[in-house]
Formats: sequence, structure tokens, C-alpha cells
Amino acid sequence: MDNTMHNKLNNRRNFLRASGAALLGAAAVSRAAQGAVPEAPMQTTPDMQPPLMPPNGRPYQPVATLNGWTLPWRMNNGWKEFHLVAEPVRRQIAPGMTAHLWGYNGQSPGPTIECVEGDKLRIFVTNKLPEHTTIHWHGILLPNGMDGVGGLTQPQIPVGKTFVYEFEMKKSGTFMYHPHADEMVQMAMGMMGLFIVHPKNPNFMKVDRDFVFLLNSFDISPGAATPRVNTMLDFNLWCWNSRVFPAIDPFVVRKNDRVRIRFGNLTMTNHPVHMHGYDFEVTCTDGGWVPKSARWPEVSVDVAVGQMRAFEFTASEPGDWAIHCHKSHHTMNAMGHGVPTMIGVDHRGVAEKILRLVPDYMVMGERGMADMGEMEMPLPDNTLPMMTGRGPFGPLEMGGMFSVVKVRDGLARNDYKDPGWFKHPPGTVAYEWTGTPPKTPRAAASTPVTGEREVRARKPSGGHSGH
Ligand SMILES: [Cu+2]
Repeated sequence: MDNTMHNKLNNRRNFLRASGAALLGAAAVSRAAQGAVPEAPMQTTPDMQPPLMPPNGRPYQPVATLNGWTLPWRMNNGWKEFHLVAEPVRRQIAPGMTAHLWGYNGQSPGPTIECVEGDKLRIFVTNKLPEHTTIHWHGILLPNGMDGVGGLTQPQIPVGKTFVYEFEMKKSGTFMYHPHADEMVQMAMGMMGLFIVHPKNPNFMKVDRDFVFLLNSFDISPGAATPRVNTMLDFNLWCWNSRVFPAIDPFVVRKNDRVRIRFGNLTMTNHPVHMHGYDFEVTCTDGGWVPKSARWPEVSVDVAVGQMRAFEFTASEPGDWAIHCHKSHHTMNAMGHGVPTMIGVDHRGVAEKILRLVPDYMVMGERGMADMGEMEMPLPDNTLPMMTGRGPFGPLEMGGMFSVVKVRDGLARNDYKDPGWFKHPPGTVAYEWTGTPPKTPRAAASTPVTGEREVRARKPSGGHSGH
């Protein structure tokens, strides 16, 4: 070794020695970490696990991940250590349909990572996929080499290997994680998760209930279980946390709770998320908390691809309040988009005969699609009906990105159990009017022409894409 090199190394050692506790600590623990990878907890159920109260470290109010869970960690010399395992998983999209996806620690999405501003995180990532991967920590401010872009900021994590990410949480907010390696395939297969950084001051932006979910979508042909990864827009399963209504958890809320609902969009299109019964304020984006003076009231908030949004409201009005994507195709489950509109055509007998030959044949009802909500259509195995879920007043005619905010009096503080349907106080439900209808005079121009038939034209199908 020449003298120059020797001096350089010496200087570097001196620099390390002099550069304070954080760096020295990092060096020491990194070596310790080589031998002892933390346990990687697994989850086998798609049911929401109770929010994980922090057993150590700085205190915070944990989030409730719809149909999900938070990854436990271990403390190691002041570092919070997590272990994610990228692997093929089976995820129940709803009872009656299980998809073969890729995810983390047994589920898709992967577990939510929760930590606190100022925490030092060490995240071990083990690759049990059939191909290489990486993890990008979406929205988090970190050293460039920890950013997880395969080929650009790090080598890909080969099959069977474990990589370590280390960074300190510079700010609180709502973030996510996903691969930056064969991204189209790996995201289409369900690889993603939420990353929530709580404020150091637990009273900052304090809420009583804090829900999180990811919007994601799959294209799984009726009867199949593996997504078609090349689909760009025409997905048929519009999910929140890889679940569709009626299998998405309700947002169970105690009356007068301060509530935050956060979501990120990892589909290929935008989603205007609309909540009934309240107006709310957007309080957080992926860029951080929105200052009070910049918030504005909304009843729908659009979330573009790759974005995150959080809104807040005080739950003063009890009831079962719908919350859903406002693109009406996104509140439907698997349907063939080649279905011609059959409103006005009575085809009941024909449909039955064709169904005997072609089990997944689907047609629109002649009075609209509401028929589908009631119809007991025979479906191929592992296929969900398009519009499903029953409410206290009959079929809801919804699937996909739909759930219910259930605001109730007298719940316990951390009780997230489904309280059942709302019992409306007498006299507060829309009702039928039973009088005698008055004769309505019609304007001459709107009288239907008798003795003539409307010409019914049907355009050839196929030109339809884009949602
Ligand atoms: Cu949508």
C-alpha cells in the first residue's frame, strides 16, 4: 500500500472516530446485524389485525390497516429492525376467490411499517421470489443509496439473498413501499405496502382512529387465479388492500372520534374517493402535512397514480356511510367489458340456454344491470359475482372499491369490530308515498310517437379502453 492510500484510510478512520455517536453506532450495529437477521413474522389471514400498540420506542397512536397488519420490529442498540420477505402468496380477494400473488410476509399488500420521526430504521429484505427484486421507499427522504432503484442506486437483490436498508426518519407522514425492479410485473402481482411515520410529538395531528389502505387492481380472468401482468388499463378487480367489497373491512368509528383516512394509489389510473355524510379536509399528501391555512373542504378526493392522500373529519353523525371510488366501473367485480348493452331486450330464455354451454357467459339484464345483483348466476370456480353484498334493505349492487364508514355511539376506544348494520331512528329512512298520483299533463313534443319503432343500432365492440 502506498503512503497516500495509507493516509487516506487513516484519515477516514479518524473521521469515523470523531464523527459522533450516530455514525459509530451505525458501524457497530451493522457488524452485529450480519450474524443475526431478525425474525420475519408472517400473516396467513386477510382479516384486519388490531392496531399494534408500540411496545417500545417513542409513543404514538397506531394506524388500522384495512384487511392488514403492522410488521412487528425489534430494537437493536437504538435501531428499529424489521424483516420483509418478498415471496409468492395466496391472498383471498373475497370469500370465494383466492388469487396467486406476490407479496411480503405471507400477504399482499405486505405488512404496514410504522415508526416515528427521528427513528433509525434497519430493514432486512429477503428475496424468495423466482426473480430479483428491490424495495423503493416511496416518498421517504433518505440517502440516495437506500432508495431501492435496481440498477440505479443498488444492485438487484438476487433470488435467495438478503439486503439491508438503513435510514433515519427525517419527517412524519404517509408513505408506501414497492419494488423498483421488473416493476410492471411485480406491482401487477401485488407487491406493495404502506409506510407510516408518526410525528415525534404525539399531540401533533392527533386523531382517535387512523385508517390506511392502498388502492390496487388486478386482471384475473374468470376461473383463473394469477393476474395477467401485461394488462395496462382494463383491470377487472378494483381493490383496496387486495380485497373487494363486500370483503373490505368497514371503517368502524366511535361517535365524535376525530378520524383520519389515508390511502395510496398503486393502480394504473386515478380514483376519486368519495365519502358520504360528511365533508372533510385533506390534511396530508405524500409530500407531508398540509398546513391549516392551505386545507380546503371536500366530499371527494382524487388520488392520482403513485399519490397518497389523507383526509380528516369529526364523526358527529351516526350511520352507515358509503365510501367508494366514484368511477362506477370500479365498484364492480370481474366483468367482461365486451358485454353489449341489452336494456330493452328480453333475453332471459336465451341466456339460460347459453349458460348451459358457456358457463362464464354474462349478459346485461334487459332492465339495466341491477338484475345482476339479484340473479344467482352460475359462475366458474374462483370467480366473484360482479355486484354483490347485501345490506339491511337488500342487495347493495356494489363490488370492488366500496366500503362503509360505520359511525356508532358508545363503542369502546379501540374497538374495531363490525357493529352490524345501523339501526335508523324511527322516521329517518326514505319511505314510499302511497297516495293517488295526480294526472301529469305532458308537453306535446315529448309524447312518444305511436305506430313507429325506434331503430336500434349497436356499434361493434372493441374500441373501449381507458377508465
Ligand atoms: Cu376508481
